[in-house]
Amino acid sequence: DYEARLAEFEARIARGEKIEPGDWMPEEYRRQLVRMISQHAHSEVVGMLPEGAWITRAPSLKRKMILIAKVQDEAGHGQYLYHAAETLGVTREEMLEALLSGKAKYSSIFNYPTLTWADIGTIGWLVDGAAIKNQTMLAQCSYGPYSRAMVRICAEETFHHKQGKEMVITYAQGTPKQRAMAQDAINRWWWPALMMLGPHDSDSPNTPTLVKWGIKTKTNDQVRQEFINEHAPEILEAGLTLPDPDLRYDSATGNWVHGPIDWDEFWAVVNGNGPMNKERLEARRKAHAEGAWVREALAVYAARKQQTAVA
Ligand code: BYC
Repeated sequence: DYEARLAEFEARIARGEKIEPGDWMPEEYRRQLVRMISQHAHSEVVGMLPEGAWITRAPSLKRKMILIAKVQDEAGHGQYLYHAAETLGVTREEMLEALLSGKAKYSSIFNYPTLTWADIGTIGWLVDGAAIKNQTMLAQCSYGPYSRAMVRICAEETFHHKQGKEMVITYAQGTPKQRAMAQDAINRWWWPALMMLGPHDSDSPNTPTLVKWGIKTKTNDQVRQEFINEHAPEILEAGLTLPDPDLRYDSATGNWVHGPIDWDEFWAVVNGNGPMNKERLEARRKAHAEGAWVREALAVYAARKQQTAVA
């Protein structure tokens, strides 16, 4: 019966076993995973847009090659994650329909514009930096396919993070114009990077369920604190400043304490009213429409192959 199955399911998680496709799971566990993994997949795919816009404007061949490789990795991450979600019984078409119709969420961070080349380095340092903290936590997740996807994705994102950090530090030590460009990018991306890790625990309705079933192994505020503790001192060390007058190191706790986050801005972005929400969805819809002939050709080819096999 349900109670006994639930008890066994929870005991497996408590023993540190992974739940695999086809194993019994509560409907709410499945629903939460489909929600999170599909949002995560959409974030990777939409996340290609802000950086992709700069591929043709990279300042050197080396930087261009790095950026092309990074954006291609993001497409790959989207693919693994859609596959991981498919193991839970949802189809690719359903997930894409939810994204393109505006029903599905994707990370708030990708609704901000990339105004200068320094934004590309800053995305690597701050956005991939925040993503790695979140995903290292999710690599411990109780659902096998999601946790394994995170291991590979984190390895690739570590490279994304390093190239971004190297780029921003280079500009921070460069000409006055380069320094100003790097500082402006940090000023614009710092708060959205903190918001990206989700609302405070007190305003996070999903956290209790996710933590109970080992989907999340840390809360939003814990991950945010880890992110700040690593990045704040490094950015200051690079000779840059952070746009938070309240930011200070608390020696009693060993934490960097931040000032209030503008949650009105966060919810406006999550609810579709950020600076780039409309453009981002429009770009995805256009790409989907322009890819229609590929999907049709694949379907015709598959049908023809099946006919040949029958004959
Ligand atoms: N943006 O109860 P909460 C990358 C929503 S891409 C939008 O705390 P949860 C990269 C949340 O969905 C990596 N919505 O939620 C790619 C919920 O609404 P619903 C992206 C957000 O799930 C290219 C409501 O707010 N990473 O690295 O417990 C280039 C209440 O929140 C956001 C992932 O996707 C947000 N930021 O915790 C460079 C990680 N935050 O769904 C880099 C996977 C919250 O109930 N996701 N909401 O209607 C997660 O780990 C968790 O879902 C979150 C939120 C920590 C984000």
